[in-house]
Amino acid sequence: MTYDLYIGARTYSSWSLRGWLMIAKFNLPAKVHMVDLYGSDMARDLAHLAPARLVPVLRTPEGDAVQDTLAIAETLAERHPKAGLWPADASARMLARWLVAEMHSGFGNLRNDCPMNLAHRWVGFEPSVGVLDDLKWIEELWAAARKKFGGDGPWLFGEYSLADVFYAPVAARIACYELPVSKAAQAYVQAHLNDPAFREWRAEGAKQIILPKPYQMPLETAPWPVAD
Ligand SMILES: N[C@@H](CCC(=O)N[C@@H](CS)C(=O)NCC(=O)O)C(=O)O
Repeated sequence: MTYDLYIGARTYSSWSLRGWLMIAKFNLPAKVHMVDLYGSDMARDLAHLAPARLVPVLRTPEGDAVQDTLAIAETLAERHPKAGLWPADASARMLARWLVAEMHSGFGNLRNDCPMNLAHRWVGFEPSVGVLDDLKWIEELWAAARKKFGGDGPWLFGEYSLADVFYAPVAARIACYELPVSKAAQAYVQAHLNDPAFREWRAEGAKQIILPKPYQMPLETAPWPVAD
């Protein structure tokens, strides 16, 4: 029983990272297929999964395709109830769903101004008021989860869950753009950067050369904070 997961460029595709973490962090079997996100072949690569148009897309072992990270997350959680994608506790699960939904539909300033880029850090990025506002709320949501359910573990709900999957690219943005966050939030960011699955994803991405480089900024670069 193996899934097929269709993803875009690992260095830049934040939704693909989420789709892959849902599989990798919960030990679900999947064959990964690269889609030509920045070339002209994306439509061709996804044609057999119509009406899917964006990545990630998951194809079940039965051959059904589902697109959109939220739909993929719920599909996997339903099909693998013992894998622990959502927290076991009902009230933790409710908050986790809120955090995931909020990420899926919001934080537009952060997403627009700070596209995910796992290649390096940008030095001297000046966050807009909108980005700072998004960060403030994200920190409040993280703190609420950690305070009530985080325990001693590094993750939002103690054990790694879908909530961490959805905020992994936010952690990457905070690291890449050196965004100002509290010590507690910085520790959570660091947990993602050190996570073996996240590091594997980033290392695989570094092997793929994409030209011209997407999402360039008129800023100096510095090395990624965690060594390869
Ligand atoms: N709501 C979708 C967003 C997916 C998405 O925007 N994927 C981007 C890559 S990160 C994409 O496929 N972009 C190609 C395009 O817009 O043509 C999800 O949750 O999966």
